[in-house]
Amino acid sequence: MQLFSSPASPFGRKVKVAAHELDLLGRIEINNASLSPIAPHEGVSAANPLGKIPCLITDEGEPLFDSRVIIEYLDSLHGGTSLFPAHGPARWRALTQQALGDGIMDAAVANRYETVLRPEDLRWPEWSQGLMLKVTRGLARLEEMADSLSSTPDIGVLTIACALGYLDFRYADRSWRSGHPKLAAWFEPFSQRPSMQATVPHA
Ligand SMILES: N[C@@H](CCC(=O)N[C@@H](CS)C(=O)NCC(=O)O)C(=O)O
Repeated sequence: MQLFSSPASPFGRKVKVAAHELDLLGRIEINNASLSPIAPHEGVSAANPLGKIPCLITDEGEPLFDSRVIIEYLDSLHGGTSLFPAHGPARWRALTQQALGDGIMDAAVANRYETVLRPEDLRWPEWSQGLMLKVTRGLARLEEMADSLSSTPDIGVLTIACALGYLDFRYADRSWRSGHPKLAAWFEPFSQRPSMQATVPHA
């Protein structure tokens, strides 16, 4: 399998962490693609018309996107413990946690484009503030639920961990740990997992 990703992408990291936890990383060749909405990557756009990473090409040559679909696919290849609780409240909790982590990453990535890519004279501070308010509210909700966050990886907590890792990478100046002590205490050991250590984002 081939994975279009980049070392900076939090969604790409999510897939890599999942693949690592499922013991499938060795079956995936990583193809680092540098791209943005204004600088698409030809190979990625050919596989994913949305021009986004991560995109997985299966051994059968089928392109799969986005991170949610790719991880469900990888999970289906794995015979052992699933990253997706099978049913009941645990399943809906994990999927909602995934949605919250994805949403924080969406807002943080969009704001990065807004503040780094967009020409300075075209920037709109209120738009940027609106995006970061989603991150602020997301962190507040995570702090409220921190006591119930699992210390073993499932689709929910691994997504949240990637979102927090992205804030460390791109928004270190915002010091998300201050004001979120329980979340920080949960993240500390989780971030030491080999899957997280092997995928620390970089430019
Ligand atoms: N919902 C997607 C989001 C993927 C995404 O936003 N990827 C960013 C990089 S982190 C991207 O490819 N941006 C390029 C673009 O938007 O054109 C997923 O879960 O995979």
